[in-house]
Parts: sequence; C-alpha cells; structure tokens
Amino acid sequence: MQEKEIRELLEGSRNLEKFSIARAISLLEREDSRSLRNIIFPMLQSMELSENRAFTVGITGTPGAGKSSLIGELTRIFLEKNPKQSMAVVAIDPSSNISGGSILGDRTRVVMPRRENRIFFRSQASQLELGGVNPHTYHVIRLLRHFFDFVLVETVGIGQNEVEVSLLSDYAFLVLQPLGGDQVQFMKSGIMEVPDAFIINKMDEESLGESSYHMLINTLEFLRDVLPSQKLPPVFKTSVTKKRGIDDLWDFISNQNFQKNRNKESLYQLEKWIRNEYGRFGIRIFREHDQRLLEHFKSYEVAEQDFLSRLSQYSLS
Ligand SMILES: Nc1nc2c(ncn2[C@@H]2O[C@H](COP(=O)(O)OP(=O)(O)O)[C@@H](O)[C@H]2O)c(=O)[nH]1
Ligand SMILES: [Mg+2]
Repeated sequence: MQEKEIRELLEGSRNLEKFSIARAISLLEREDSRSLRNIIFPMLQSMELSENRAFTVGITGTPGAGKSSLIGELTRIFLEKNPKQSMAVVAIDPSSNISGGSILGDRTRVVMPRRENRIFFRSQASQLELGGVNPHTYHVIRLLRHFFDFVLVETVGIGQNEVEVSLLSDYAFLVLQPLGGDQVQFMKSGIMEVPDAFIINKMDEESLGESSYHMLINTLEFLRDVLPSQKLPPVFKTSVTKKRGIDDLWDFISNQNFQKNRNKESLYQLEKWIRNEYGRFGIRIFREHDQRLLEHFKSYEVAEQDFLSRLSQYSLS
C-alpha cells in the first residue's frame, strides 16, 4: 500500500468518513500491520492530529449488566447535547471465541443513526484473551483517539480484565446489576480500587437496586483506607428501560477533562505484546532498559523498534 493512499485514508478519517476510518482500522488489524503502523502514526503527527484529542472512557462489567444498552443511550444523549463533538465506540466481546464471529448481539442492540458521522461504532473480536484487549485493539483505540473527542471502550469484566480497561482509559466505570453475583465476586476479589466509578444499572428493579446500592456504599466505606485517594468513587444509579440517571452520567463524563499518562500505557501494551511473542526472554531484554524507555519515550513504534534491534543483537551474539 502506498503512502499516498494511506494519506488519503487518514484525510478521510479526519473528516469522519466512515469508510476511510474502517479501512484505516483494517490496516492496523492485519498480521503484517507493523510496517503500516510505522507509516500511519508518524503521518498522523505530521498532519497535526494528536492522540490526546480524545477522552477515553472504559465501560466494563459482567455480560448482561447492561453495558451496551447504556452506551446506546449515552450515544443518543451525546448526539443531542454535544452537537459539535464526535464519539467512537469500541466494543470488545469474548463471545467471538465461541462463535468465531463478532459481536452481533451488541450491534443489533446498539442501533446507531447510519448517516450520523459524529458517531463511529466498531466491534473487535478479542482473539487471545477473554474480554481482554488484544494488541490490535490497542492500536485501533490509539488511532481513533486522533479523530474523535470521546472514545468509549466496552469490555467484559471477568476477573482481572477490569485492570486492563482501566489502564487503557482515562476514566473507567464498572457496571453492576442489582445484587448480581458479580458484585459479591467483585467485593471478594480485592480489586475494588480499580474502577474510577461505579454504575448500578437496572435500577428499575427498585428495592433490589437500592439494597445493592447501600451494600456497595458500605463496602466502599469499609475500604476507604485502602483506596488510593481515600475518597469514595462516584456511584451512579441508572435504568435504561426507564431512561433514568443516564443524563447525569453523560454530564459527568462530558465534564471530565484529563488524560492518564499515555507513555505508561504504551509501554504496558508493548510489554504485553513482548510477553506473548517472546516470553520471559523477551521481557528480560525489555526490562533491562524499561526505565530509560519511559524517561525518553517518543512513541510506541520507536520503543518497539528499540526493543527489536536489541533483540536481534542478542540473537546474533
Ligand atoms: N430491566 C432492565 N433491563 C436492562 C437494563 N439495561 C439493559 N437491560 C437488559 O439487560 C440485557 C443485557 O443488556 P446488554 O446491554 O446487552 O448488556 P451487556 O452484556 O452488559 O452489554 C438486555 O436484555 C437488556 O435489554 C435496565 O436498565 N433495566
Ligand atoms: Mg455488550
């Protein structure tokens, strides 16, 4: 593929043309995507597009908690309230592991206005890990951040995947349903400090919802001392069916304006890729220099190249 064509795709993506964005994404999903990535990301920079444009929101929780339904409602409110802004939604679904297909369930539920360029919806099959973020997905999210004001990432939280999504987002929500086993599970698992905020959805089941809410608040109170900021995270109560609480949730999201350290995020994703590809040997080589990489971080691609050339020196000697 020629640089000229890639530039055209990126120009089209900048204008939020869905076809161009989809094509650009597919370049990042190819097996041989590295060489393309080495063209795409520097080119974005030269076009003065920055990854720091988007506020990235992670939405995680067990299957059935209502994440996709909530996102559908949030996008509707967003289109109404933020006429000058744009949003991309990336849904990562593990069901693809079973069906080999993609995330049809979500796609049919989250019905996007087709002609509306301010919204872009993408589902990513997660190939390697259940609900986890695979390397391609990471680069897709990076790409989308250059074009959109908001990037919402839906992942299925089972066990440790909450950690994953919170590393990838500027702000991470955990969605719970009233007294679902997930809440108990979550309280036991000791990763309570991970999400930045909670959403208890299906509050139309009122009494269950309220007891669930109080249980959560009590647990958080109890854990306050170990929470990083010693401040209780916000807890939102929503019902998609009754359309309650979601306006407030959107107002909260759209008023946040900060970014987590993306260099750390990049190095984390790079390390994960190295572990998958080269195992402990690769990690050892990577770690010899990881402090230097963080201090002199330029981009994922530069750090990756740095690692690969050190790796080839080892293989030769
Ligand atoms: N009663 C009720 N059902 C809901 C609510 N939100 C979602 N659901 C239903 O819960 C099921 C799972 O929703 P979905 O959005 O696919 O959950 P996800 O797996 O977390 O993405 C669907 O049948 C939804 O219609 C809600 O606020 N109240
Ligand atoms: Mg879903």
